[in-house]
Amino acid sequence: MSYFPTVNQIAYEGPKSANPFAFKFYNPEETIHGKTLEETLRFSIAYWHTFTEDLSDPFGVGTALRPWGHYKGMDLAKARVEAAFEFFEKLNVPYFCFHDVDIAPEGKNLNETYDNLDVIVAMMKDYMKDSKTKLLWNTANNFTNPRFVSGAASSNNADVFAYSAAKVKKGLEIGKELGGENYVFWGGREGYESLLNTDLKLEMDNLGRFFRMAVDYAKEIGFDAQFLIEPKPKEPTTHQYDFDVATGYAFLQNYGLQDQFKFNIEANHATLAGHTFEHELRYARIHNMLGSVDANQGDPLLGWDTDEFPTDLYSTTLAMYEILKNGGLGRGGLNFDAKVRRGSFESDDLFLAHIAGMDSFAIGLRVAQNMINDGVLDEVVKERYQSYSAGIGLEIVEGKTDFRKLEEHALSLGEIKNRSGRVERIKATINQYLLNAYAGN
Ligand code: XUL
Ligand code: CO
Repeated sequence: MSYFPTVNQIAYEGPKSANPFAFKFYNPEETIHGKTLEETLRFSIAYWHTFTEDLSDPFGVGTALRPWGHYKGMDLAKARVEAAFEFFEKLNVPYFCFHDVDIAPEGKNLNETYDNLDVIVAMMKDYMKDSKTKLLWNTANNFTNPRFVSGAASSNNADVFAYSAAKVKKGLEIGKELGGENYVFWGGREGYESLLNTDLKLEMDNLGRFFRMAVDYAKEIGFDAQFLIEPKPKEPTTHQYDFDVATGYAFLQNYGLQDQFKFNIEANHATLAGHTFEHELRYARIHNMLGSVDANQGDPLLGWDTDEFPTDLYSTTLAMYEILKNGGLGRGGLNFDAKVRRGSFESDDLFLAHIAGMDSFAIGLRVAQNMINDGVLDEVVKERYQSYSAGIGLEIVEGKTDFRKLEEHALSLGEIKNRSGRVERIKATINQYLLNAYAGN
């Protein structure tokens, strides 16, 4: 039985193809810089947006028409697994990701929830035997159920802390069972609404304790996944503890966890924090903390997390630039934490949206690699910071100066000359790379 009988295997047809159900730029077998596109891009499907999401919003019920929509309970969960593996195969993606509640319904109590998860995990494991698609990461949804009203590990209620720990414990066991390459912590409701009723110090200390116990348990059971923190500045709480990479990094250092974690960076979370996607990637990269990416984009006209499929080539190019400069994503991947718009409610849209996102990152990869090959930005930056490669600048970076010496230098100067940053010229050059990347294809 097929859930998507009208959609065939999605193949690469090249930039001139008019077939909406074909890749125009993502050729998984093409090699760029010694690696296939499939190996570099490591695409992943987010189970929640593609198989669980109904496209409801605060003003209206779901609009999604899904071939598994008529099932309920565990039958629904099983139908989703069948549909998911058909979808993975037709799109030919190497990875997928899920939260516990995406794959199996919660039971009347934690034991029943575990039982439901066990059934679906066994089914997934069975499907994975014949599938190329592997688990990039899983995570615990410790934010939707009303018990998490005040957070999970940062809840004021110790019973909720314990319940959250049990769910993460189970998640680590599931990750191990399915061979997950990473395990993600997105804060969910780890943050606060009002300082008036909040013990900020205790909440943060508890979050630190929680992460420590998770690391210890993974080690105990021999689950050697890369642990990832996914920063987000706001939504659902006003003040999220993992605001951005810089805040998350300081948090990890504060609790001595910086060697046990990296970051899962989401484009729309970056922009909510008032940063660009590439800023967050760069900040993580220079601290050797870039682990994985939730690939999506926000709407610059809206102030919330719209989780759109990434189609902005400027953004995918600058993101791929950082990823390539990082030497790739290691065990991480590009997970489409993205949902089709509420108006794109047909199942075909799930394919079309992923094709758009995958093609956009394939273009970004090619353009970024061309720019790196030609040293475009490296040259610009090198020239701009030239003053640190000799004389007083070199002494500064080599730690050979002090304030007396610097004052002596300053007093000897005539009028200081600065150089133009030439940012418009750089952007024009990037446009050339974008437009020339497929010339002749
Ligand atoms: C929420 C978000 C989550 C995480 C996993 O904004 O991005 O889906 O990726 O919990
Ligand atoms: Co995300």
